[in-house]
Amino acid sequence: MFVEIDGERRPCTARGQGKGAVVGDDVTVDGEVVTGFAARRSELVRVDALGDRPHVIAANVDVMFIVCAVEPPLREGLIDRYLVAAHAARIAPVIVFNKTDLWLDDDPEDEEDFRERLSPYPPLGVPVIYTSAQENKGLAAVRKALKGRLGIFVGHSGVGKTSLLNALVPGLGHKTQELSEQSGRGRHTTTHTELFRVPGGGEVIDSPGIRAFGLWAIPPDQVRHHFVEFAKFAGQCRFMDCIHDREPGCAIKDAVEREVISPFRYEAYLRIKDSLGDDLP
Ligand SMILES: Nc1nc2c(ncn2[C@@H]2O[C@H](COP(=O)(O)OP(=O)(O)OP(=O)(O)O)[C@@H](O)[C@H]2O)c(=O)[nH]1
Ligand SMILES: [Mg+2]
Ligand SMILES: [Zn+2]
Repeated sequence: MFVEIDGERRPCTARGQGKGAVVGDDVTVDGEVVTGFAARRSELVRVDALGDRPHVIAANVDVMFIVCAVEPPLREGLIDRYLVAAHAARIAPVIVFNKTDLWLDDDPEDEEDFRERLSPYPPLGVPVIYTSAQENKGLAAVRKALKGRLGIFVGHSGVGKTSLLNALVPGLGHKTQELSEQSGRGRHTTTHTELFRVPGGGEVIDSPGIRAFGLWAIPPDQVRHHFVEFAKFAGQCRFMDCIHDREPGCAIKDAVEREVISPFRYEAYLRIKDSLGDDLP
């Protein structure tokens, strides 16, 4: 791993406790050996590839930029999962919708479509920033959200996380995905997770794109606590332990019917809750 020591990035090995250090950690070093890390203020965790262990993606993250784009296709389901993970980890979420330069040439209805699909999020306290890494648009808002904080870019492969990073850190010139579909190159251009300082304040972690985000250590009956729009109906269901699924007299379902709660978000809630019911994520 690389560690910044006295302002310099140095290759280090890890020993003992230090082996558990991840990107974002404040580590203790002995020469060029990482021997431990400080208590974390947050931990972004998901299940590992086998589905039976926690994988800490990053430590001490303050703000999670959930990056999506005109293409690859927008999938709100992934956003909703990230929002659960962010809430559970007390990380502030921000949605970044990238490649807006593409919708200008295309069908003019595109823009309205995407804005409509992302409209449930700002009322939940999740800002949506529209960007074009290619045309340097919307970056001031990203910089502002990042100021004095540690951020992370997450999302599907190919949405432009590394391109946004390159736009924020001039001169970095990190490798991004080839445009050509026929090139046959691997889908995942970024293969490791790394932290960068952003001129003007703040730090950001670039992470490899993922297909799905498996939640860790959130039992099905706890998912409801991570849908923030449910909170104001607390105690209004007929049953105190209502999980807002098939119970009669459910205040949440009533709110969904009145469209006070977004039906899309409610469907996402059911999907996430049910997916966690099995042993596998
Ligand atoms: N038109 C357009 N293309 C973009 C924009 N941002 C990124 N791209 C292109 O989208 C492709 C993927 O960009 P990357 O930055 O590599 O995507 P990534 O999210 O880092 O992908 P992984 O590292 O695989 O997770 C590249 O061909 C970029 O040039 C944008 O704002 N507009
Ligand atoms: Mg990348
Ligand atoms: Zn209920």
